[in-house]
Amino acid sequence: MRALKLGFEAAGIAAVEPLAARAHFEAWLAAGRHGGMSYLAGPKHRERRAEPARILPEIRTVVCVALCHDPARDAARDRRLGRIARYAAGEDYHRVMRDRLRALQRFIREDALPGARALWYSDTGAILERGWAERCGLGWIGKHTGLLSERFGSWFLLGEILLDRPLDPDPPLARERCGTCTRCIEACPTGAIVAPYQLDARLCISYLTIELEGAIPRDLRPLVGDWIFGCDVCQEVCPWNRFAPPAREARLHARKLEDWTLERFLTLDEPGFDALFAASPIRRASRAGFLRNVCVALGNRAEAGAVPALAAALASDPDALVRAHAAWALGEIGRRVGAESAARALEDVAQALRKAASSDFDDAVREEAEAALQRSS
Ligand code: B12
Ligand code: SF4
Ligand code: SF4
Repeated sequence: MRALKLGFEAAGIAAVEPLAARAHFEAWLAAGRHGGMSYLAGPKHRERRAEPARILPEIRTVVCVALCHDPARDAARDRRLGRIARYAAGEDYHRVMRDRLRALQRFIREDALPGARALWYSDTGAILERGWAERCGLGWIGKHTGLLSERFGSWFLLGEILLDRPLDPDPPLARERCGTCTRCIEACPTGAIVAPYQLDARLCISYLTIELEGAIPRDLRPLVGDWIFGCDVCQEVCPWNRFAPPAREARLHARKLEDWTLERFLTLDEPGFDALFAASPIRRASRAGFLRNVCVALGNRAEAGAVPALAAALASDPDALVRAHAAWALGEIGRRVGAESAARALEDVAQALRKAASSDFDDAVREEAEAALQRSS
């Protein structure tokens, strides 16, 4: 099939009929589990998700494709940079998908089904992507709510082409293969998988580090660990991922970012952030969101060596969100580092926090600094 020749690892054809996923989606929204992702709850978005004919009148078929990203991790890189979700470690998959899906769209329109209307999507529109992919047998929905397959595990991304022509549909898998396993539910650091197949995004580290625009709730910060963009824990523990193949697409291989460290990320200004992450999914977090995450990771590592970088961010970062999280991180270092091993660093922590608590012009930063002083003294 042409989709496989174009580099997708798997493809399937789904007939357009109502999806069970639609009811799950509505229930999920009604429970408020989308958090601040208000675009998902808008009436137009919901209608389109429920009824793809609102996107493409005369729609008959959804062609679903899967593109594997790299399943590997590099411990030394993680140590330097903090942890970045595997799907986001290389070039933005939306760009890779776009190029591949456009080629498939061209082939369909010009060769396979001349005159057909064909629209492509990949995380770009109101489509229940996992629901359609499940429908045509690309995999099953796991208890962590991701789609996974026996051949590829779950390290893959989804894309679709909506077509106004009927094609022979592929059947869904005969059964799901999670069985009695509950590893993902137990391993999730924040308890975000509140029941099998149900995720509360408000607790998910992926949401907290990518989608959330404001402060990460203080009680959740220690649970975020050193994830600075996304989270892979529920997939890392999944037994079906043990045999996942390496990504064939070099554009999705992890960038080394050799000269960078967590501390150096704190020196990024707006143009520097845009330049460093121009072709990366990390750009979605915005500079302030990304540096907020970096502060949380440094606070959770609680190493005295990070004090100068955090104190500089607290004193002079232009964004109050970053200053507030730098204050929190300094408080964690103050609380957890032993005075005998790092007396000087602890003096610097106290000094930086006192100054911010008394003179930062932003209320939230002063409050964070005060709370951090209390925790660390
Ligand atoms: C919003 C969103 C998020 C949110 C919410 C995630 C979620 N689980 O709902 C946040 C920011 C947390 C997130 C995180 C991640 N995401 Co995301 N995300 C999306 C997005 C844009 C919409 C998903 C959505 O509508 N969620 C609401 C739920 C209710 O809908 P659903 O997931 O389609 O629902 C299915 C199941 O949950 C199930 N279901 C739901 N409730 C119930 C209840 C019962 C009883 C049962 C039986 C089933 C069931 O039914 C549905 C399908 O059949 C999609 C792209 C898209 N347009 O679909 C990508 C998408 C789902 N994300 C993706 C990825 C890669 C991730 C991360 C792995 C990224 C990372 N490493 O950090 C994590 C994984 C977290 C996780 N455990 O799911 C991929 C998934 C690929 C795959 N193999 O499954 C997608 C498809 C993007 C893409 N084009 O590839 N994501
Ligand atoms: S991505 Fe991380 S935080 Fe989100 S459900 Fe999976 S393990 Fe939990
Ligand atoms: S860890 Fe276990 S329960 Fe979770 S998705 Fe994988 S097989 Fe299913």
